[in-house]
Amino acid sequence: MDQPRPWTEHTDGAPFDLPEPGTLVGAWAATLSGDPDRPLLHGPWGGVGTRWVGRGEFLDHTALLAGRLVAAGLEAGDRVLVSGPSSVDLAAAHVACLRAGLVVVPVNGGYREAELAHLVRDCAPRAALVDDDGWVDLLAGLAPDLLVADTKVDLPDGSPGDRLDRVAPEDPALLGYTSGTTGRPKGAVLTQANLLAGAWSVVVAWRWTSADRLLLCLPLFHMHGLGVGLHGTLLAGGSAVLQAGFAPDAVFDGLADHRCSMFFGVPTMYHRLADHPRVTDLGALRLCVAGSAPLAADLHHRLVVKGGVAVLERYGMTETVMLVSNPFDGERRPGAVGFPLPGVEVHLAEGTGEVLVRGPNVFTGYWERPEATAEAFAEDGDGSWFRTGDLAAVDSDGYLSLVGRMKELIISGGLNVYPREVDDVLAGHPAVAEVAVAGVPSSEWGEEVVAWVVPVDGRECPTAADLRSYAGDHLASYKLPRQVVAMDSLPRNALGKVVRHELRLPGS
Ligand code: MLC
Ligand code: AMP
Repeated sequence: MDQPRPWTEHTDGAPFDLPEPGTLVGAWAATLSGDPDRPLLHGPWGGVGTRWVGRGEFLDHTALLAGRLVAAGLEAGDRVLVSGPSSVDLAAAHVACLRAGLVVVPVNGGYREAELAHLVRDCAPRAALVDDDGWVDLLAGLAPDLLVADTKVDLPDGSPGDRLDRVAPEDPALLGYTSGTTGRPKGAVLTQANLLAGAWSVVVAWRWTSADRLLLCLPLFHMHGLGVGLHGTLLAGGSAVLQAGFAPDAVFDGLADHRCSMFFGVPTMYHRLADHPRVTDLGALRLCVAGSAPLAADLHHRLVVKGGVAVLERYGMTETVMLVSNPFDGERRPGAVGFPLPGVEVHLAEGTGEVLVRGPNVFTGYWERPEATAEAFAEDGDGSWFRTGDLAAVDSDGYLSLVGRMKELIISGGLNVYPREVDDVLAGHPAVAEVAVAGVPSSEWGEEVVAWVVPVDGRECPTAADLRSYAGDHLASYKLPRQVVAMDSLPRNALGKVVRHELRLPGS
């Protein structure tokens, strides 16, 4: 797209210079090898409390863990499930896997057995490093041969030998599970080079330096917290305070106690911070970033007026890490996501306005899903572009705004909910004859999951509490409906398919 770009580097959109040797782990080793005592990550560590871990200690420790994983027989390319509340141990387990050439599969610790079973079946992991309560037994039941440990990786020591940091740029590094535009969750395969390009583009665009300190309370199982927050910190050589979960008081205490310079969050977090008496503390930071869901223009304004902070909104995706960002210098325009990041090419499809992208950040395909991979890319005579399923428009100043989605997706509090997955579970409730879920606008969550239900003849329509309690064993709680609307029939098209956008709350 012929958009002006506000970045200092490569305003013509030409590929920018990624650090050599082109792998994320190689770039980290280069950045973090100097100044070993410099604080790197703060958080729960080693099961013995919360403290700062320095660069040298982190590099030594992750090399030790990589050695244990290699000694346990894990081979380059093996998948490893990694899950737990944020801690330095979790970050170290993740980094150790990457340094040993293993493929990390980050998992939401809120998943129920059926959701976890799908991942285990789909990517056939060799090992799991998990801190979540009850997961050791759960995983033993699902995959008896799986090597399971917690994120302290308490396994016999060994040498990583020549495996340490020896991966190639094109080697797979991460499987990010997402439903893409359709269907059941698929693993988006991101290489070392993809992850490096994704983190590097924001380090450049946001002028992220080793002087920065990030307060990171986003979970480390999605791109926002992991691919941007953690990977960016290690790449810039800055530091981060890790908090497990989001609590506004803890955020403000952490910002002040550790003299942080940056905060990243989803709009639901900013919605809660905007009403906090200490909101002006955000205005003292060098940078506040929002993403993963639309930041409402009125919330943006409220944060300017009450907090003195112009939050920078950006747009990303599991398959592509980060794509588009408002400028660091220059106007951060409410309701817009900005300009393609360094190295990223963006193009709007003729007719639909779907966002198509390519660049070194774009994933290689879905794990063992050649058809889904083929469908996800469009040829336009000028090469192959990844189809995001998002619809956008560009204004006269070149700012991109997201205006809709082609994919069936609800984004609640920055977490993606795939309506069909929820439909399938709710349909099993004995009082439900037909059901379809969709998102309705919510000032707190962005979108809220609502179920439209046709009850079985002669039965009362189940309440939201009934459905939540029924489905709670099968689905993580953020996917459960918060409201139910009783219907005589569901709106369907000529092919009998439910037309979700015609589902409305009574009176709206
Ligand atoms: C928690 N709940 C949610 C929810 N999160 N319900 C709907 N949507 C959500 N996102 C449930 C809880 O399980 C609980 O249910 C009830 O809501 C109240 O919980 P809470 O204490 O208020 O929620 P909290 O724990 O504070 O979590 C809210 C949150 C969290 C916003 C902090 O959802 C969060 O961390 N979201 C960020 C997700 C993220 O990192 N997204 C990035 C995706 S990457 P019950 O039944 O137990 O009472 C991506 C690419 C990109 O999209 O561009 O970045
Ligand atoms: P995920 O699959 O979890 O990576 O979610 C990616 C999706 O989140 C994108 O395809 C967008 O639909 C949405 N998204 C990310 N950032 C933004 C944003 N700033 N505004 C609106 N939607 C966003």
